[in-house]
Amino acid sequence: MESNMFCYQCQETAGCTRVGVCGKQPEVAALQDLLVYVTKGMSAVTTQLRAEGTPVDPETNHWVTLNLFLTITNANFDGPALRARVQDTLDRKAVLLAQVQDPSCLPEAAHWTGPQAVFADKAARVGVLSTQDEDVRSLRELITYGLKGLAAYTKHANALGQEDPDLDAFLQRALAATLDHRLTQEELVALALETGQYGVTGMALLDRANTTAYGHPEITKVSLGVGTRPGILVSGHDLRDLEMLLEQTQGTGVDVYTHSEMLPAHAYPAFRKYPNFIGNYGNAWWQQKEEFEAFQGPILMTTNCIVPPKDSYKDRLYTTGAAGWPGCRHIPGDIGQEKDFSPLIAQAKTCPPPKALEQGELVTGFAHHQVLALADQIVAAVQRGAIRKFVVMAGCDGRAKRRSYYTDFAKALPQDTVILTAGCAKYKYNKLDLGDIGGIPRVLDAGQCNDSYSLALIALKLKEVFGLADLNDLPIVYNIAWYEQKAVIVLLALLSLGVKNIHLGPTLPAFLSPRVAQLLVDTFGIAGIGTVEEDLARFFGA
Ligand code: SF4
Ligand code: SF3
Repeated sequence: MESNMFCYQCQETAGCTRVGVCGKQPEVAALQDLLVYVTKGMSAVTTQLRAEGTPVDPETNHWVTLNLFLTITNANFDGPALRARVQDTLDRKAVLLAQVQDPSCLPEAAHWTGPQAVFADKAARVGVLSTQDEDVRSLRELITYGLKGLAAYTKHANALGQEDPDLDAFLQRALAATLDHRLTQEELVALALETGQYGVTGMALLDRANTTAYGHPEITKVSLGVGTRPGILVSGHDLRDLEMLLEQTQGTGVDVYTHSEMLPAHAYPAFRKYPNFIGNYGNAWWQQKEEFEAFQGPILMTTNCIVPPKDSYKDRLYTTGAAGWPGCRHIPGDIGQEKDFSPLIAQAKTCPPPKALEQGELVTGFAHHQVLALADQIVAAVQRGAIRKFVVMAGCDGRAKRRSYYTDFAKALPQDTVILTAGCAKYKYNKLDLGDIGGIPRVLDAGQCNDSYSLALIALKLKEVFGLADLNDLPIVYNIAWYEQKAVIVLLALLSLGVKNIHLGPTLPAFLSPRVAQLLVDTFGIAGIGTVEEDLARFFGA
């Protein structure tokens, strides 16, 4: 069969070769491959500049992180925008390259440039399969995907004024290293773990950015119903975009609802003060076709995950930041700039209110500060045997039927277990009535996927309280669902913290070659999932 493209970066496929299961067309796949390549070349230049003592400005760092973010699964499908970005990256790289004192040591990607007419030809020669050795390819892609996740989190932190130049320097050094043919497999494995260490740093930076700007999340009940006024639905992960939208909708008669990964925003004190911040609408990203149609008003995608829109709501779908869909209106605005959401507000005023999908409410807001405030209660429940185990079920949701495993698993868990969650994976069980243990809910939602950092902090605190030498001696099991590259950086971060025996599903990443997968099994005890019954027996005994 003829191959038009090759991408295997997400959970949904073992390799898309004709068109992406996500809707990515071959032309867009090629431009993303080329964008990754030229961004690696630019990173080799900036890494050399730093080595020569020439500082790299924050704008260049932001440029690199946004480039990677543009290539994350379900973020940007806009071919013309991606082509322009490749061109602009080449132009910027040329300026930086001219400052390098010794360019002879730089890889081909750092020197390459060419007119747009040759982009497709070049892309075909620099994609994933251009690395011949499958183990080296696997390690390079593991690192690259982890860096994409790290770049996304860094971009959100930067949007709130938090910078970490060391983190940017690492990100660019690691990107450049994936071009280095001299690196051994051992060195690439070490780099993957170092990427995980910086994953912890990046998530900590974003946590600091979010809590400094908006306060610490608090236990919050979020309405699932709808009001009587027109609304705007906000999806994705960017809290700064949400803040600007909330500010601009005050006094307009337009309500704001969260969707998917925006749900945890309701727990931040700074957002709770807005009277038109109504509630959460719908579920995880993959159900958006039906939900966006029913919403009836404008929808703002601040990041991934976009599903190819139906014509019925395409003229109500807006993108901003790294998100893009051809033909949908894009709200511009760089880091530090005020975005103008007036087109959405004007359109919302012409729309009917959302159709109700469900009633009731959800509870969120169990990030580290809130959970540690309840630490005495939680520790006492563990000590008297009321809580036997915590089950970390963070990560992503997705449309694969096999993911019903996570609903069944949550339902079948023993009553003396508590689920710790973060990310859109939670939608598989956060509307079940799983009850509480002495007032502690059995599902503790720490927030977005990046708030998996909270789960790590909670584990470290419990280790300290129980006086344990090893994180793995805690009564915690890890049964994580993954889908896209943000989950890759979360996984690498957990590995770098020494967490062992993580179960990853619904399938192991296709980009792990058999030998690299075996290495992760042998070193970290990584495993897939089985049936609910098998896994309950494995985690809790027969
Ligand atoms: Fe296929 Fe996933 Fe790549 Fe989309 S992101 S093209 S579904 S592997
Ligand atoms: Fe979900 Fe896309 Fe990964 Fe932030 S919104 S977790 S899949």
